[in-house]
Amino acid sequence: MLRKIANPARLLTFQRTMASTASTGPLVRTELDSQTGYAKVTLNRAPVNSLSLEFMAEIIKTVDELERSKIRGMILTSSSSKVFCAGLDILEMVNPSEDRLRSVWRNLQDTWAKLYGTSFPTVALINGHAPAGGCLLALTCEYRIMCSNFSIGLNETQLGLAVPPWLQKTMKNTVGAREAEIACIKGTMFSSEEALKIGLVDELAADKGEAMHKACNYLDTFKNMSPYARSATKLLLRNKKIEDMQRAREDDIDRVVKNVMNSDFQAGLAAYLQSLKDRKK
Ligand code: CO8
Repeated sequence: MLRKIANPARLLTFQRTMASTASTGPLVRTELDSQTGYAKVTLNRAPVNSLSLEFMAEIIKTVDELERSKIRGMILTSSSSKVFCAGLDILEMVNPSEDRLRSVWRNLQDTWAKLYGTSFPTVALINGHAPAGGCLLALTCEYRIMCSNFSIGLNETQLGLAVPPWLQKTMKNTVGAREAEIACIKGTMFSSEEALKIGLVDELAADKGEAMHKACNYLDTFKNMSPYARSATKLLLRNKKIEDMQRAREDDIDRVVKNVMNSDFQAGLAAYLQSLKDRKK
């Protein structure tokens, strides 16, 4: 019998007073199980959780709030049954103003840094496709559980975008240098089963319920451990990478601006958007 994350009676739900999508409520939903201290954070920007400037700001605020609440663990998931997160909102890259693009990329860097450097344990419950920035969100977590029959990967080069060094490193740390090099250059999207094989995800689950059970099992492994020793070790492992990103962030932003404002990139992006629409027909 699978254990649910929480008995509804002991669930505290933060309904943040944030911008919301027209039909589906808050952009980020947080439910805290007061008994375990685990928070379920649900990405809720219909239809595909694409990362707009405002959405990333909400994710960052949510993590700040959870740090203050001294939670014992976080499970990051999606309200969609098909898409964990479709990556950066492509519309943010269509003929953007330079100022906005700089802010978008800065927020993407901050979102990565915030999630990568949490003091509490984190699990990505990948219950849908996770291309590009969706894979980035999953990679920031300590542990990844993916439902079957979806895809995940850093497909940026397929769109004409270079994968930034800090994200390449996160991929390398997860799957090893050789797999990461090939995957980043090719922009490979892996099936759930392939992702398990190369270590991009840690476990597969038949459905979200089973994945939730496995996520809680991972968090339970820290139940009797000193939170201090755990988080200090994690941060000693990860802080240097965050500092490296921060030191080079302006160069990274300049490179992205040059990449995205280029007319060839814009033409390729228009074709990519069209291909997404054609795929639907
Ligand atoms: N941004 C904005 N809108 C999107 C995005 C997106 N990333 N992805 C999909 N949509 C839109 C679609 O155009 C569609 O719109 P409409 O209904 O108006 O036609 C709607 O969302 C639903 O999409 P689908 O019908 O395609 O939904 P499916 O469930 O069939 O498929 C997928 C979902 C698999 C997610 C599919 O939509 C897809 O492949 N999308 C493209 C994903 C992608 O390539 N993202 C890359 C973004 S770039 C990025 O993240 C770079 C930053 C990452 C880190 C740094 C590295 C450089």
